[in-house]
Amino acid sequence: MRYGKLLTLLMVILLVILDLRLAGVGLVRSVALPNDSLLSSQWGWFAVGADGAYSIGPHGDGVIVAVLDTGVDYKHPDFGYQNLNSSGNIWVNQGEVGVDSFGKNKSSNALDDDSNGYVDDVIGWNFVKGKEDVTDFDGHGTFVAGIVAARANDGLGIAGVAPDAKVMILKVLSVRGGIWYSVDRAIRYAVNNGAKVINMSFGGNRSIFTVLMRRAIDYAYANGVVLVAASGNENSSLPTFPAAINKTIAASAIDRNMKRAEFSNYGDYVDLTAPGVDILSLTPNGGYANASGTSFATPHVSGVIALLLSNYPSLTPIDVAQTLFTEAKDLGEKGLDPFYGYGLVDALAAVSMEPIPEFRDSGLILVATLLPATFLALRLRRSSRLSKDRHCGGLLRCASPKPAWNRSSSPVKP
Ligand SMILES: [Ca+2]
Ligand SMILES: [Ca+2]
Ligand SMILES: [Ca+2]
Ligand SMILES: [Ca+2]
Repeated sequence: MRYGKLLTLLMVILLVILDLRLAGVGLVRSVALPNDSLLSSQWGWFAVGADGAYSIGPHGDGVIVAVLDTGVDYKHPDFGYQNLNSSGNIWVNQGEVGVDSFGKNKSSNALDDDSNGYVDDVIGWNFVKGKEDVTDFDGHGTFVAGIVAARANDGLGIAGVAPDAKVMILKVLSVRGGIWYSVDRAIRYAVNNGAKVINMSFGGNRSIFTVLMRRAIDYAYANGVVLVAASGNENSSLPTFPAAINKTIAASAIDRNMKRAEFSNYGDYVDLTAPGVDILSLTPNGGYANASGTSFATPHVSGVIALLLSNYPSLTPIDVAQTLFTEAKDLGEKGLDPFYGYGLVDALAAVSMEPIPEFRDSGLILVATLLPATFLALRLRRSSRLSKDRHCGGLLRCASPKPAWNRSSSPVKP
């Protein structure tokens, strides 16, 4: 009898311990953060609610984000790339890997094995030079890509907003900038090869190029690909393109006090805002640094979209936009405003809320005319903060000669 009571008591104690342990596990899980060594310095990651989104998941699985930029250092350890078969968060064109009928590697056989119009385009394409090499000589693109999809919970460096998304590397800018023709081709490549989000951290002023850009953007939009672009860094109300095109989601930048960055452009075309001052991300050759610009606000938005599409792959661009707009955290004056748009983009909402598929196209009027060749020479300008420091004047704007972090910020070691 006493033995039986003792046994019961022991079982109760055991159950209480087990229950506490389970509760403890639950508690830990509800605040679980990835173990990346520089995470605590990523104020922007926390500001968009990526911590909450991370603990709930998904993490961008199955979503390809095309980064149209200066290329990407795909071998940066924080992307987890080992080789073409184990490529971490770098997108690989499966039609250009493996062995061809002559026993040669498809990735380097000088053949367009998947007949997509590009030879050996195994991890993307360089539209500046018309070749497969997407080396980032500048650092801007690597920085942008890291904000979207640096690997999380690898004990290393930073966590991306969508740390399981894949980056498609489409180089459209050299260190001196680029031309709209490259952007047009790159948008079409992204759509035709499976990207669901296109990040464009660059821009130019209102000019006739918009005809070309509208056609490329229409193509992406019609095929269900979401476009995101930077508002630009001139503290100006003049619209920046492609951000100001209706079918593109335009991002302005805020600082860690939730105030508009002093350089951030504004206007009716701004849809959302995101962190863009003192942002920590990746630099080529395995480095990390802080930098500022609407360029770096934009990939926060792209990352959140990747999270949303990971949950709801069939959402149209208009559904995505309306969901993000509705769930954004309002800043500044009440409601939609020219500085913050609908407010700060919210990753937690993107993974935990039902999408809102009720917003419909308001009937954008498109101008479809032939593109005069002279438009093709119009320069693009990277939308990093320091681009405003150099005075080029006139219609053709120049790119900043050095990446922002080389001048204005101190590199950080992991
Ligand atoms: Ca190909
Ligand atoms: Ca090939
Ligand atoms: Ca990491
Ligand atoms: Ca507002």
